[in-house]
Amino acid sequence: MARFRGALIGCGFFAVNQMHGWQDLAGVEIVAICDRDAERLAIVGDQFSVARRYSSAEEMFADGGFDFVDIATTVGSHRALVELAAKHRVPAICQKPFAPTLADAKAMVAAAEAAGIPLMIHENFRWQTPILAVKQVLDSGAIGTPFWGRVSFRSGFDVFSGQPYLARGKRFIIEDLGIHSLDIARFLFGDATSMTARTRRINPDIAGEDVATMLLGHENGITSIVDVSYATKLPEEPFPETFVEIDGDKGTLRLGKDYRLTVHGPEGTVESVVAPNLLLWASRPWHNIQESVALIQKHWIERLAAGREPDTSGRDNLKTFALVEAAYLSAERGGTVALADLL
Ligand code: NAD
Ligand code: 89Y
Repeated sequence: MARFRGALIGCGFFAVNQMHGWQDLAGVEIVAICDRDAERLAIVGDQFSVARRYSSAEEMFADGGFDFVDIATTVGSHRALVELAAKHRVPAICQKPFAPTLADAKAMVAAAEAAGIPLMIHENFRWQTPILAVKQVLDSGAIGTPFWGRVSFRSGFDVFSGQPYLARGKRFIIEDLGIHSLDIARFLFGDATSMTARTRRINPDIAGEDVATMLLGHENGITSIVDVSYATKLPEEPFPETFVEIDGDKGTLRLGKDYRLTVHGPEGTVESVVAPNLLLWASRPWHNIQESVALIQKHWIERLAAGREPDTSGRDNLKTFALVEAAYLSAERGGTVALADLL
């Protein structure tokens, strides 16, 4: 029998990656799945041979028999489902974006803490192989102490065909994709204290913003720029690559197209390719994201087994989510927002 039995709620577009990730992890079995949509429930249930299938999360929790729940629904249902997990004292993973508002996210963290359950936000981009490689270089001291950074994601990829809800929300790129880039900025440069943002909508067929430029001040004095766009038509489409630039007092680091990493320091210049692995079930160009799903799930199981808080716990992710809220506030008001006013 598997050491960790899981249940998954939400069998949509992205959950298939999560099911593959769980299937590959030794000692883990997804024993129950849930979706309101009977067709999605049947597709995922059949593909991954899961016998216990539910249209209601309440019924699934009432039947129990699992050690954690993986919530892969869209944002509107996150709070109710995390609170349900807390009520049943079941450790929970919740997909990003954490919640519709920061107040909801804070309530979810409070519910998990009151129930004594671990809560991890599925914030997987910091688990991408190229981003882990960047972090390793920073930690090695090869470029000295960083004083400036940029996390950049600019693409013209059609994300709306696979995720049509992204075209309908009043909020789009910061909440959906920028949230990952902001988390990467926190991962690499430390927590932020201030946010100044500008947004634009270029695509006339969507409701929300598809371009955002954000300036962050970090606690340790680093200044960073996080810029994201789904309106950028390049000769070679880079989706879903994140580019990173960092200047330190002893050198520089550049992560560019096709996962090329250039590190320049006192000893000279080193160029390498830090491409993600193409897992057996993965497909290009998504393989970078898909591998990070497998890696964050491994991290969850390791921390669950050790009884330790995961790196992207609900508590931690409040600081990433506050940056999202701060960016929308700043863009709306035209000024700088202090993170201390939100957290
Ligand atoms: P989707 O709409 O394709 O799938 C969501 C599924 O959840 C649907 O099948 C829906 O019927 C079901 N559902 C919704 N509420 C439910 C409820 N209360 N009970 C049972 N089932 C319910 O959405 P998606 O594109 O798979 O996205 C899901 C989440 O994953 C989103 O929050 C999205 O932002 C996130 N996502 C994350 C990444 C990443 O890299 N981390 C990538 C893509 C999407
Ligand atoms: O939903 C988004 C995410 O989290 O990663 C990429 C994406 O699928 C589209 O922007």
